[in-house]
Amino acid sequence: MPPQVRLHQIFDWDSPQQNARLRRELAAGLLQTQASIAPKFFYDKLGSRLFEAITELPEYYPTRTEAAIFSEHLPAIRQALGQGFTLIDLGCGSCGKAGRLFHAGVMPSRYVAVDISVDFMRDSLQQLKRELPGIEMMGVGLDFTHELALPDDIPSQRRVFFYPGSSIGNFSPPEAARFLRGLAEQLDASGGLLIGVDLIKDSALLDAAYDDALGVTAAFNRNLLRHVNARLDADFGIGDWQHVAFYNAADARIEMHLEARRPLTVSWPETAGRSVRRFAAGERIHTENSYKYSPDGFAALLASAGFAEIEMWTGPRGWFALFFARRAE
Ligand code: AVJ
Repeated sequence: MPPQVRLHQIFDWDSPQQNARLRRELAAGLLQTQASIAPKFFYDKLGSRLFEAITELPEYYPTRTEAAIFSEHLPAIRQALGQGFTLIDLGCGSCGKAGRLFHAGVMPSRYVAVDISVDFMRDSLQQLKRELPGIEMMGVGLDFTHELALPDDIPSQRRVFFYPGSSIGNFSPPEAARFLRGLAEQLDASGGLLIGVDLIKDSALLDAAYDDALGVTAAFNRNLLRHVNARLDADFGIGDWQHVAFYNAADARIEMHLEARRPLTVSWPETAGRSVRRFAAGERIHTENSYKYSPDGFAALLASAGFAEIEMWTGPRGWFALFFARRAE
């Protein structure tokens, strides 16, 4: 018998309404003068797997640096979180980070796994429940970058939002402040936010982390077009597009783009006829920003978003930071 894990599918890639909304969003992004596709479209099932592979690359330091900070500062983290809390894991993916925390003894009484890719999450969550039957577990399929509407049966007391991996970097700083404020508003005084943030560092390290020798990040970026072809019935030729990633120091962010190798035309069906977008050779589609922060800069962002009692842990090289903060009174 499969273990008891409740699944709420608030967001469903394939519900007709959401599919229509996503198609509109994709079409609008592609028709802008500077074409763009939102990073959430990376995470179809293959994209989620490719991201898991990225986290194992030698050049991609964030995941293992964050894991090292967790193991080194476990007692302090355990103390900050206390006991009897509900861990709400935003973008849980394979639930691996939460699982490692639980096995290391930082254990909530309830675990709420939230991800846009619910199919990818389901099996991992059931496996985790098998390993740790004492924790109440729930899966929520939700596009929390759109709105953080959690199911009513999640108690509002003692919530701890868990947002590791520097996923916050996908938001621009003003968007991040708005998003974090939304989290603060869903916390009570005994809860908090545990968040991982990638730090500003030498640009050669950053460039390599997003343009690895094996080409996994390139595959992850280009897989976006497969997903868009499926979702929008578009006709992107995957081989026509090249992965471009670089650190933009002026804006403190990694930018990822897909660059047309030659003049290209992409089209997709509309209510009447087809929409067409032409690209010149070398023209780019902007697919991701990954903002980097200084420790003080991120603490200030947290404070501006309504957080206080901010604690921070970093590794020996200062490459990555883990913050815990409570809602300001
Ligand atoms: C999942 C947004 C944290 O920005 O490092 C990794 C995504 N993109 N390699 C990041 C990503 C290319 C990742 N985040």
